[in-house]
Amino acid sequence: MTTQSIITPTLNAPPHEFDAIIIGAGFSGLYQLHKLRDELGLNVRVLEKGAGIGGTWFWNRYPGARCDSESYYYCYSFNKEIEQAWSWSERYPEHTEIRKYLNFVSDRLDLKRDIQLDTEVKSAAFNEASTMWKVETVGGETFLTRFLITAVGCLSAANVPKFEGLENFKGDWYHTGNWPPEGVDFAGKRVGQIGTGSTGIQLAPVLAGRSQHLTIFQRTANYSIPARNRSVTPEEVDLTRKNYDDVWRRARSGTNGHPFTMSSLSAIAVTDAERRAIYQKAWERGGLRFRASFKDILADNKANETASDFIREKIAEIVKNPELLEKLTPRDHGFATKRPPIDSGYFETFNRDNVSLIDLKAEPIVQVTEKGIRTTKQEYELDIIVFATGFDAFTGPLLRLNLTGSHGYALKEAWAAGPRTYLGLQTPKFPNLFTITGPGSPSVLCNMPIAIEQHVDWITTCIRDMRAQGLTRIEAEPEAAEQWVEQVNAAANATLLPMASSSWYLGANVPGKPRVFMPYAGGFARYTDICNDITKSNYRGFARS
Ligand code: NA7
Repeated sequence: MTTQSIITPTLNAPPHEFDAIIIGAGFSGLYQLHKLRDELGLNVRVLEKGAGIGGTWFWNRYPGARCDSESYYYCYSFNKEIEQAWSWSERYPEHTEIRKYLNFVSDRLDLKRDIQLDTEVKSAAFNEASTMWKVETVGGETFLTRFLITAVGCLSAANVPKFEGLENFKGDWYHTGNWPPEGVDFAGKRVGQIGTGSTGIQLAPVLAGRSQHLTIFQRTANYSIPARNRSVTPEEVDLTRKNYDDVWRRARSGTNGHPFTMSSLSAIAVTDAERRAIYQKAWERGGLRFRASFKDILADNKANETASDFIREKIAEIVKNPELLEKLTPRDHGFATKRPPIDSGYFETFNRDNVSLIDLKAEPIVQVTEKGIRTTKQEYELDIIVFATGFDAFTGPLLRLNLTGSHGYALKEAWAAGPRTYLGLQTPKFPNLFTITGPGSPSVLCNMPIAIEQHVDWITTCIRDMRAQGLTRIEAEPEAAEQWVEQVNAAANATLLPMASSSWYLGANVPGKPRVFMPYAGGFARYTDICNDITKSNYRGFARS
């Protein structure tokens, strides 16, 4: 069994004072706590909204939830003992196993004594005179801290569309990103699932097997590659343990923080037969690596079309009903220009008798009624509605912290036209505030633990250097942030990524959100070099005092 935090809130006490407060106890918050506390000797507290650690994986417990990165590299690389002591059971880790892993790491490093659970941050404000942040919680506690570090993840603010009448629905409804820990019983129920992104594509085959009837409401048809999940053998575990140095070296030297390399071939420079053979092999191997089959899948429309065509053909081989096939065939965007899902029997699900597909482009949702969902064509009676409708990604988790920087300047104001950061790490006028995997960093375009470790290491070095030099304040310079935003835009525009009009990378999934491409698409290795250069230049672009 794992141990939980022993910290209990102390109301009506004088504010607690810390060197650093970290918001969030997922992969990033846990590692940041370890680095600041155990390496720099700082007095640190982690504030976590959930009743347990795990971050994204604490909340995303929907049936079928597992990571799309492979388990042997969806983990920390910073500690040899942990790396050698832990074994994953499946090719892709399920949410339960990821929580077990994070608890294992926390117990090994004795992290929980500095983590305060069930503590939601209500607001935080910077005080110019004291150079301290004041953090207030929903529960009424106050904390003072020199450094404030947000470790809230990119996908932690659930996006529940504002459908008229949801409050009148007599059945139960859930969002996948806020799943009840006790689970949901679908037996004998008529279930409606809205959304066919990575989450919906993982969820649908499981719901179809557990419910009486599943109705899937699809707005945009999606591509998906078979995951080909399976158990990991003890021999594979041994081999990976022996090769870990090489795994991490490859992961850090590539574009996406995965330990596989991008092919050096162009999809349009090979013969049709060669191309087909390469795609077929990648299809059989399964997983996100399909993207790396050719170097130009995300850079050239023609190359991209070859991948999109191949997957469309595969969907046609699987889906038996021609009408359903037509609805399920993605045509409005190229493969991987939106985050590409991987699946375990998604398209096969539509061959089942108890599954129907509603094309929301042909019949949009008008309202939720007492009995179910009404589209422009008819009412669908349901007992349970599951929203697999994604997240207010990148900025949502940060804006809801109600952060106020220098002289009362609110983050909402600073980011009114979209996020403006320097390296994704800092925002001008928000001194001593660091964001782990913030907008403007590679984040979700990467294998997340690798992206997180790079950010945490950079922040730790930065704070260590400040303390060594007797400095107490660091703030991104506005010109540096402007130039960085231009670099983020240029990196995105060198790819096909901004072309998918419904992509959450652009904020397009949330009505009213500014359309800005948010992650840095210039590659993980290149980004790391830029950050390291800035450290070496004595923090170019940051004002420190
Ligand atoms: P995504 O990828 O944002 O998918 C959300 C899905 O929900 C997608 O199919 C959306 O359609 C659909 N959606 C969103 N809002 C609506 C409304 N109002 N009506 C109908 N359908 C809607 O989120 P996921 O949770 O699947 O995945 C997020 C990431 O988590 C994933 O990429 C991995 O990195 C892990 P749309 O495509 O916008 O037309």
